[in-house]
Amino acid sequence: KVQLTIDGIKVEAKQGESVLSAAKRADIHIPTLCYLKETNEIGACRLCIVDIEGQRNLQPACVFPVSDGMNVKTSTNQLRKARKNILKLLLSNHDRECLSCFRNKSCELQDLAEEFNIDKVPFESNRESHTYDDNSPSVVRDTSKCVLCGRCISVCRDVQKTDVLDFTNRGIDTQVTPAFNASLTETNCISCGQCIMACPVGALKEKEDMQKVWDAIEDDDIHVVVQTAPAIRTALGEEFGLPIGTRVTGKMVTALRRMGFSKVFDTNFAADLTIMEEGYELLNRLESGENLPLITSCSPGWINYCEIMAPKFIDNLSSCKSPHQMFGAIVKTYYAEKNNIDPNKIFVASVMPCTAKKSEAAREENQVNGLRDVDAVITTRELAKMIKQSGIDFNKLSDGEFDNPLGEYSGAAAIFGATGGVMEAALRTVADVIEEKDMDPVEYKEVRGIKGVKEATVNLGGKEINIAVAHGTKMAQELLDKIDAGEKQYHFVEVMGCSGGCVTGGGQPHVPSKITDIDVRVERAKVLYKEDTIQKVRKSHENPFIQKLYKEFLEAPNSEKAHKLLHTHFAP
Ligand code: HC1
Ligand code: SF4
Repeated sequence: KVQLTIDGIKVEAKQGESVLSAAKRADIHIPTLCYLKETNEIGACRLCIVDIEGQRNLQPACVFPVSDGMNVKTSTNQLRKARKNILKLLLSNHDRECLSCFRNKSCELQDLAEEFNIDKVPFESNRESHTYDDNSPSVVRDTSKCVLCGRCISVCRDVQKTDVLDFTNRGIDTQVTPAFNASLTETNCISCGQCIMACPVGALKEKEDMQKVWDAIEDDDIHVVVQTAPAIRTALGEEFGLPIGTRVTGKMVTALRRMGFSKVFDTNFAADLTIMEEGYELLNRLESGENLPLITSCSPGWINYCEIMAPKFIDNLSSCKSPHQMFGAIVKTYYAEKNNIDPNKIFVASVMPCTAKKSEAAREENQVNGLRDVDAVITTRELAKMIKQSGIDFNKLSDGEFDNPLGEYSGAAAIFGATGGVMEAALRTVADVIEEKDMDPVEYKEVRGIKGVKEATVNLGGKEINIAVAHGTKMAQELLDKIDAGEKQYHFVEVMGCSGGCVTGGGQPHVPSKITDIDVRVERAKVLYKEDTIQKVRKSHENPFIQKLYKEFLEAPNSEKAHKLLHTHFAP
């Protein structure tokens, strides 16, 4: 333990801890911009400079370690002036169209400018060229807004291991770009959108698809069906000022209905369907011993990674489409038939916490009878904007209920959005099938939580089944390396492309980097685990509407018809 004084307050800290971290614990706020906890701790922007007694120069608090007896000042005239100058320089090289910027009011640079009372920017930009790249179906890059903090570079390299972005050129010409300033479509970009989440300003965003959805709603000839991913309900409220970890399922449904969608359905229904298809696929592979471990295929960021960076494992992937794609295929066949609607006149909109879902929906394989399963994907942030554009006072809405039957789901489906959720949901069903009885308890706590790789062995029908869960593609790669080297043998593996799973996907509300005292992945996941416990049915195969769908239409899990509609293939 180390004792130090920060702004006259006695603070106890751990050996090796940074001054910034020690100050935070004492509720002393030091401004930061390039700092992203445990990801980008490089002291580059120098906004967090502090005055440490005995040090000749001002030191960046995010990288300077505490020591016993240290005396730190974080707010003096000299520091305020220095920070103000740094901000003015940053602003002078930044496109200042704040009013029309999509990050207006969620921009960390704007917040700092306000905090430091910057009313004029005295310098003009001397940066000459900028890049606007909107070729990717998922991510748009605009370097005119980039502040060179490096947060996106660190996430892409160190958390996702995709290494697409870097600093290029020198001095005043420095930019953050892919090598040779290529378009993202010419790189290994997996469309995960984690760089968007890391960006403090408006230099990175999703490719917007709101207008497509508005146009469909406005067209009286079109039957517009919306589905919401499991992870939307745990985060949408943040866009309306509600605390992180607020469950807004009912308000979300009411808002969607008010916006004019013909039917408000739930991807959760299709998550149950996925468990049926993937669960039986696992049972088949366990029997044949082929292509083990079976690896989940619902996260398109992970699928992109596997195809580009780990093609060796393509045969291990489940052939299941992801739930929202399955949902689209069922709407345009079963639902269309049952309700006597021409599938050509149906528009399926998916609300997803994920930017890679946009590229997934555009894949040619994800079609049925020449029609796309899903016609447009909007992110949680885009949905929030559309709700605001509709003049809806979200926080005053009463709770609505999803439409039937494609809005009914089990607790197993509800947890899909958290890392480990798909694995747990699958085990609930597979255990019952193998054991031929209603197994209790239904919870598999070993696969919950935010540890990078989680492992367990479960005994099913007298057989030991080794399972593993990885989230974030870097952790997935580490797991694959161990499998490849023969160090580990698994039967079933869940991979989600983003750290934390879908709850922290690239399309979710931005969380200011200064919030470091809670783990957003944990808080948002809690909502889904709660949603699970309040469902009457907690296992996918017990969802009565899933049972009905098989009886009336799909015949049996992995039937020929199920394969045609609900399965796909992957290629390097
Ligand atoms: Fe996900 Fe999935 S859980 S991939 O994370 O399998 O995006 O939420 O919708 O499709 O159900 C995302 C979330 C989502 C699919 C499901
Ligand atoms: Fe890197 Fe993902 Fe951003 Fe692509 S979307 S640049 S892979 S962080």
